[in-house]
Amino acid sequence: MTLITEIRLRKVLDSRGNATVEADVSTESGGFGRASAPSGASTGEYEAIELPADEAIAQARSLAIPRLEGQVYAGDQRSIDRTLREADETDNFGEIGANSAVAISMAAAKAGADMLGAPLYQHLGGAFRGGDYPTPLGNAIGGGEHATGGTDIQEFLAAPVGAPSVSDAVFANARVHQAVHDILSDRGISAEKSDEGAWSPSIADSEAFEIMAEATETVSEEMGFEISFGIDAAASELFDGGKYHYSDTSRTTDEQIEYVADLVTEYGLVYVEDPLEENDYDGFEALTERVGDQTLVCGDDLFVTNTDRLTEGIEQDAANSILIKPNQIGTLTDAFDAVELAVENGYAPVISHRSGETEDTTIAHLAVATAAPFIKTGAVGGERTAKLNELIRIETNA
Ligand code: 2PG
Ligand code: MG
Repeated sequence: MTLITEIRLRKVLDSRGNATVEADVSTESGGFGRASAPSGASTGEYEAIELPADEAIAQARSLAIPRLEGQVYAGDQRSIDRTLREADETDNFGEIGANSAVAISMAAAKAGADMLGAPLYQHLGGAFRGGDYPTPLGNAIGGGEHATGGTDIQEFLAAPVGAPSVSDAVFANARVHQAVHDILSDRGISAEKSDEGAWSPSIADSEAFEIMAEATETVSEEMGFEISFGIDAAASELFDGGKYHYSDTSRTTDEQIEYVADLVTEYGLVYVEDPLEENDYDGFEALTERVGDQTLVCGDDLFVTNTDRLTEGIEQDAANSILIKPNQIGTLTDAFDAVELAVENGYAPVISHRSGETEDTTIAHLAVATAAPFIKTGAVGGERTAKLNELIRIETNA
């Protein structure tokens, strides 16, 4: 085993032009890993804490790095991540920042892989993953916290479930993204792009559903395999403590459940993320009971990649899927534990990017290593294609 000898932190740009933390980890034997933290906009109330980049860097330098350099083995991810937790002493990385923690955790994993001369997904357990690759969910229309003036529902996601390969799926999502633009142009509707590169026209959600249905059908015929779609409602952002507020109406919890259940049936949605707000385990349970056999009901803000919150969900049959975002919990070990608990209990893990991203490709490897059925990482845009193209590379090199 080789010791970590040096950890360097710096401030770099993310895709929104904000500062984020990048970590370089070097090992005794010349291994090297670099990773950077993403950043959310529709963040869950129970997520680990992201500190301003300068503060996170200063805190990690004084509290965490002295415990890691020369003391922890680069191949021993659990002890690296345990050391980060011990250095922080809070449950939510409030001292060193989940942004510093996750950048160091992921960079250390890459250094561990480099030392072995193995691709990251293999170092992370890929030898036992079986032959399947994750299906990318491609954000084609969006709004919510990711775009001003867009749809109320945050993300409309193409899901090329019949694609014979990752590469076919990636290109299918990009085609759906183009087809959406063609339909919008035909209708004389202009659109800017959301933070994740989705089109964000000022249209009603009902029109976005129609457009997604048409675009996915057209591209499905063109490419010769099934392309469905799904949504991330990011419902916590619509909820004011009493009702869910849309541009044209408001819905009680019961009405929201009814509305989403009807959408699942009408459009054959294969994926529904955060259909209810982040504290409503009962609402999630009621919806899962109704449509859980037809679609994935996925908890993002509900579970925040946290095994305690997932345990509650499992006990209550609140969902059948969990979104996994390493920066939501702070380390790769925690993210892995959440995936393991999910899989043991029949929950589908969906590995995810954040709306603020960098060129970092760790989540592509994480999705392959854990044999996750889906990965959510956009459809177009450099920080999104970084992950999508990495998936294609992994598939074609494996
Ligand atoms: C989400 C994410 C990613 P954000 O809600 O799932 O799409 O958005 O990173 O803004 O939380
Ligand atoms: Mg979400």
